[in-house]
Amino acid sequence: MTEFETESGTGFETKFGKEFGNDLGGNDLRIAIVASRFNRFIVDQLVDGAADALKRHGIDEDRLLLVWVPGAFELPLLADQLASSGRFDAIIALGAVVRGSTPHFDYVAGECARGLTRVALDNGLPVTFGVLTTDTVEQALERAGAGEGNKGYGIP
Ligand code: INI
Repeated sequence: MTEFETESGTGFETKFGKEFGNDLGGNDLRIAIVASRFNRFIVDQLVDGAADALKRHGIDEDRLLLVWVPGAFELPLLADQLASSGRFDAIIALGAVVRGSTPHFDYVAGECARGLTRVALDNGLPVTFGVLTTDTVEQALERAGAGEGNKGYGIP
């Protein structure tokens, strides 16, 4: 497999021709995690999952930044500031929105997802959606446990 470099990263000549996106090595990437304090006992576990994934992919700790915001609704604003700073190659957004008995959930979860999508497209930067949107705390905890089922870890 022949490796080649482009402005957007390393590619490989494979049986498919030019192939991109299959190189998970990340040692020189600069990553910002933006996490929300609401439901912090869950989000702390997502942060641990993300840290684990970054470590396994060889990302240098000196190139990581972790920033906290009050709730998931505030994630897009901070993500946008970090993305537009030009200091990062990707943003990981982490939060936990748990459905209550009012429509508040739909506004918080919906605007968070919409806002983070916009940040990614406007800045041309990957912004991961590590925000749990569940009916119950139990469902959220199931998705924030140890190992690869942890949504902060991302896709194994
Ligand atoms: N924020 C969350 O991150 N998760 C929730 O479950 C949640 N609920 O249920 O209300 C929540 N609300 C706070 C919201 O994100 C804002 O911080 C708040 O509305 C102030 O702007």
